[in-house]
Amino acid sequence: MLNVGVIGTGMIGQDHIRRMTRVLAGVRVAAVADVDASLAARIADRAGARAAPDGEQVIADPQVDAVLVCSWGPTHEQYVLAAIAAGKPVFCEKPLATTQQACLRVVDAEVRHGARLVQVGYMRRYDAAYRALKQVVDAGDIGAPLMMHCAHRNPRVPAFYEPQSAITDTAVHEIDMVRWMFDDEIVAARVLVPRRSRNGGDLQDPLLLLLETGGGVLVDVEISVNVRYGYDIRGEILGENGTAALAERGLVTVRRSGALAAPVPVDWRERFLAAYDVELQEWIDALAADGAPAGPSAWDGYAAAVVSDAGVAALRTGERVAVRMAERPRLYHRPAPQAR
Ligand code: NAD
Ligand code: ISE
Repeated sequence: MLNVGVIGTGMIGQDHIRRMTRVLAGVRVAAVADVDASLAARIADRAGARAAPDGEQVIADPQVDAVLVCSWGPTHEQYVLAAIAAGKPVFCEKPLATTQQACLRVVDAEVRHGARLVQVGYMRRYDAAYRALKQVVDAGDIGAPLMMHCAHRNPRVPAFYEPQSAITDTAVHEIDMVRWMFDDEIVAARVLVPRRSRNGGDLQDPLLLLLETGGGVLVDVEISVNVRYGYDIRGEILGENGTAALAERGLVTVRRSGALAAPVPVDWRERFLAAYDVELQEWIDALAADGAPAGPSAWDGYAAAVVSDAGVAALRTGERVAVRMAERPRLYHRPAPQAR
């Protein structure tokens, strides 16, 4: 049984605590903390866990084998570094940290530790539809991929959402997904800006982010965060010999009164419900089997931050911005493909 300590008991913290207490196997929530102590106490009570006074004490707790960081982005670095210092596996919700320099400090600390402890919460890699899409690409069924068209639509965003959040908070999921889907690095970013949606007030919304991969795949990502009608995630890949796309979702379509209707998820919790379950179960199972995580690494968190910085610079300047990454440490080298 893996005893997990959770730091941050807001929206996603509560959702992960619910799945660890009611859905997943081989795990128990041992301790929780939040800067809002009364919230932490309520959530701890519901989960049968201890409410700790702060995140550091969750990490230090001898009853805690592994840590889940679900607090606000700017606090992630301090907790991930503390978990590495304590030698405990840590699952950190995205982003790994809010600057590429901070992500590199985490990478350096893990490299000094000498083994992987960190996994970052890029859950699209665990979504059944994205996994099926990747299988089609990897099998060569549509020939070499040439382009990918994506849309990331949120019904609305909170008041603290900033102009760059469209890239650093929202499209960062596509940035990670593209690196994984094509097993390649993103080498440049551009941003195009249409007229503003009146639903977004002063926010420049929507945006079109263009990403180029090293292998020459061009990816466009429409980011619209005030569409009101629901949470809508789309992706279609054009290959040399065909196309493959994420299928429409929902179990039922209704034809009635001259119209065809299908449900649209209300938010990310509903759309990626199963992906979060698989993501955390695989994390728990990997720790039980190997004592180390196998999902998105601190290096992936760093790479996503470098590409988002290029996207933010492209938004600011209107220019094509090249992505420049540090050298990948050996700890994060992938095993060479097996000869057939
Ligand atoms: P939230 O505001 O609902 O919850 C964050 C919680 O962290 C709050 O309760 C806050 O009081 C607490 N907190 C802040 N600073 C803290 C600190 N220093 N120590 C302990 N607790 C602290 O936000 P959320 O929507 O749950 O997002 C949390 C994180 O999860 C963010 O990094 C966000 O990007 C990420 N997230 C990921 C996904 C995904 O799809 N993977 C979805 C939503 C959020
Ligand atoms: C949120 O933090 C997420 O990660 C969601 O998956 C994303 O759709 C949303 O735009 C972010 O704010």
